Amino acid sequence: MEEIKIGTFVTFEGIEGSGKGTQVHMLYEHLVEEGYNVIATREPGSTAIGDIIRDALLNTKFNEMTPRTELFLFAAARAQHVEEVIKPALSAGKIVLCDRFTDSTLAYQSYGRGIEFQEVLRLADMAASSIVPDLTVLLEISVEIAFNRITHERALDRIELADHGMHNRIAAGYLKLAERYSERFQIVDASKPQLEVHKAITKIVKDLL
Ligand code: Z5A
Repeated sequence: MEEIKIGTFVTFEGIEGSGKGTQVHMLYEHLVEEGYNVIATREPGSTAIGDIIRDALLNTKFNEMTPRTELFLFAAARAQHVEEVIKPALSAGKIVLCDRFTDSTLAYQSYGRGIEFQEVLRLADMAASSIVPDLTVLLEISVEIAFNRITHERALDRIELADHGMHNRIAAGYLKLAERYSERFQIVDASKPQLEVHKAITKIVKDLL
C-alpha cells in the first residue's frame, strides 16, 4: 500500500548561484532552533547511488552526454532520493527542505535543453512517485549576478559551462513554472543580502506551517 504523506515538503529552486544552499541551511538552523522536526536535503545526490549519479552528471569530462541521458540520470537520482529519504521523512511527519526537485528538471532539461515539456513532466512525475511540494520557493536573480557569485569561488561544472543562452532560458523557464503552478510557488528576490532573503523565506514558510 502507498505510504501516506503527512509531513511538509518545501522545495527551493533557482539558477546556480541564486543562494539556495545558503538559504536552505539558514532556514534549517532556524527551524531546528524553534523545535521543528526538520531535515535538509538536495538534488542530485543525498543517497549513495544519487551521489555517484551526481558525479557523472556534473563531470566536465562527459561532454558527449546527450540531453536525454542527462534527463534520465536526474530522474534516476530522484527516484532513489524519494524512496530512501523524502518519503520516509514525510511519513514520519517531518518538514523536508529540499534544494532542487522536479521543477529543476522542467527548467533545465525542458526549457534549457529543449526536450518536450510533457515528456519531461511525465518522467519527472514518475521519478517523484507523484509527490508534489507543498511550497516551492523560487530564488529569482539575474544570470549575471548569480554567475558573478560562483565564478569567483570555484570551477564551473558541466552544466554551468553551457552557454549563457541556455541559462537565460532556464531563468525565464522558472518564471513560467511559477505562473503555471502559482498555487505552490512563491518568488523571492535573491539579489538582496542573505539575511533579508532569509527573513522573507522564513515568513513564507511560517505562514505555511
Ligand atoms: N539540475 C538539472 O539540470 N536538473 C535537475 O533535475 C536537477 C539539477 C535536480 C546541480 O548542481 C546542477 O544540476 C545544477 C542544476 C542541475 N546546475 N548546474 N550547474 P549543484 O547542486 O552543484 O548546484 P546548484 O544547485 O546550482 O548550487 P550552487 O551553484 O551552489 O548555487 P546555490 O545553492 O543556489 O547558491 P549558494 O551555494 O547558496 O551560494 C552561491 C554563492 O553566493 C556563495 O558564495 C554564497 O555565499 C553566495 N551568496 C548566497 N546568497 C547570497 C546573497 N544573498 N548575496 C550575496 N552572496 C550570496
